[in-house]
Amino acid sequence: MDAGQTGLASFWLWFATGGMVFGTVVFLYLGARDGGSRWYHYVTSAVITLWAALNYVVMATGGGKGLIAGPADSERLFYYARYLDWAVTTPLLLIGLAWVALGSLRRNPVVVGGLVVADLLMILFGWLAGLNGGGGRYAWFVLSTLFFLVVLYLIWEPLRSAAQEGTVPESHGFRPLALMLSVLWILYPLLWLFGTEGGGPLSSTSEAFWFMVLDLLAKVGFGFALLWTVRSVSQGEGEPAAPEPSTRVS
Ligand code: RET
Repeated sequence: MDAGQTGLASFWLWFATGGMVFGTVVFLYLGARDGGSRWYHYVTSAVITLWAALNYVVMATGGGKGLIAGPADSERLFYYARYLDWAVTTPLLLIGLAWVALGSLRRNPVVVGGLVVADLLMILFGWLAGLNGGGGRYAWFVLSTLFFLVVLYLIWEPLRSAAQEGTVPESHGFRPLALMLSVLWILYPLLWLFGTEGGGPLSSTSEAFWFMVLDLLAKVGFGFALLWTVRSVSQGEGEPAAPEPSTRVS
């Protein structure tokens, strides 16, 4: 019934669920405490981890996966729930980053729309690659990677230059966040290639472990980094814009 999911794999899936629930609770708590006018960042981060937690519960309890027939009667596990997770969480992560760069998504709707569409196509083609048991899956993989490159281009060209204009104070924190996101995201296709879907050496249990590590860093870790960046802005709101020189502590 569990179609090959080991006890250790279930443990990692439960561990990831716990990490996502923890992130959700802390993000909401921090939002209530110092969200201010940037409350939407806290809510978005919490929605990301909550949606991931739901998908992880499904996988930990033995759902969200199927067997894909490979060459010569071979079979491999395929967790389609991951793609259900990513289809919602990756656009939201990009929107969070775009908010940091732009302040308002309406400032550059073409770039924001382009990011979301390219990202969804990346996930869609990745899903088709995962569903395919034959060699044709590498064609879907390449197509997905092309859209991933579009996502990276939009982050490092138009978004970065918008952030450099410095229209909103938090845009100064754009670079480290964009770097963290890019480095973590590049590891996903590599893990895919090394794991069961790419026909690599990793067992589905080790794959579950590494996806847990990446997902916790890319959602909870990135969420903390992003909220740390915007926190200074929302916390400063109650204070006078320009303190008198005599009251300034230097
Ligand atoms: C796949 C395989 C096909 C090629 C590419 C991929 C990229 C996936 C990425 C996923 C990011 C997920 C995140 C999840 C939540 O935190 C689909 C693995 C390019 C970049 C950040």
